[in-house]
Amino acid sequence: RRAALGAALSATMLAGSLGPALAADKMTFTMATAGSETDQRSAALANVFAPMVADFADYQPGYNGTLFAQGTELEAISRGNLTMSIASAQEMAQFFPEFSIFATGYVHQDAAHQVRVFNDPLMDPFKQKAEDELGVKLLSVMYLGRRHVNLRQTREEVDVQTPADLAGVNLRMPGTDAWQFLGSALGASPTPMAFNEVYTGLATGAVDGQDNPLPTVVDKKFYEVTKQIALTSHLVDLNYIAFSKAVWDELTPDQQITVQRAADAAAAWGRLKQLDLENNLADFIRSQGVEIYTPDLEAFRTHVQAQYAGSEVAASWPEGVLERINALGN
Ligand code: KDO
Repeated sequence: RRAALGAALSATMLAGSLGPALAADKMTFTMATAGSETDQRSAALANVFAPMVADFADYQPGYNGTLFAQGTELEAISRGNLTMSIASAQEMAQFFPEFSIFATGYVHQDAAHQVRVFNDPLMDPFKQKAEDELGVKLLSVMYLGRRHVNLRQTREEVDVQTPADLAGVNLRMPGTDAWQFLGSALGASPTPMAFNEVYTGLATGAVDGQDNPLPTVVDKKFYEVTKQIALTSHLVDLNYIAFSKAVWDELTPDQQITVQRAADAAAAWGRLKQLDLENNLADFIRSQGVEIYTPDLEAFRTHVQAQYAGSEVAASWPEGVLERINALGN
């Protein structure tokens, strides 16, 4: 690639114009996400990441699962068909089960805790394995937010105070084992469904509810087809900016630094935006006729943690990592 750039440079120098040849030689960074264009993580990559890498790369995003279906992005990166994605720990856990520790209910405490965990040496073996065995570099951690239980039923029909109240509730969860386990741990009957089908699933009653942070409830207009949100905060959810290791290796050292900085800057920008939305959307959602209330959080935390303790999921966690994550908490 560098040889090609050199040849292009000397050709344009002869021609006396540098710009067009450099532009022609730009790389393309394709990005796939199930999220919408207005999702703050998408906006962060478009508004912050893309301009920072624009000297050498064209950023080409595909939203709403149109480029690759939700859950297939990491494999696409690994096979060389995609440059980057907004990846979940649950998706990483499909390749490396130990990543389920970052997808476990009531482990991360808040956005700052996520950042401390991601930057701590405890993450190094996780990152290394993803790079070596999947060809995926995890550049930075993005904040999605506190996931809550959002149901079609009115509170008169289902009052969610403890996990027992979710018995028989057909709760849509994203489609991987780690998500389904979390749905069961909450006391519900989880149903896998792709993100872009959730609105219709709720509208038709194919599912009773879904779980996502408040900004997602607004972004996808789930408030139009649901009646209540129990603020379970069962998962302080994160995503990784996942980047092709093969493309990374084609970059010059300076470009690598720029890509890393751009990813960190986008993650920081998106985190602030998402936190701001998360803290300010409850009134709007209420005004749309959705009741929002706090259940017995201690009952949820205790029940969920008990489901993981001694489970097959927890058996995949490397010795001592949960304690190290907890030690980085408040
Ligand atoms: C979802 O499918 O509910 C979820 O919130 C799961 C997340 O891991 C993340 O992939 C997200 O969807 C998409 O980015 C769309 O917001």
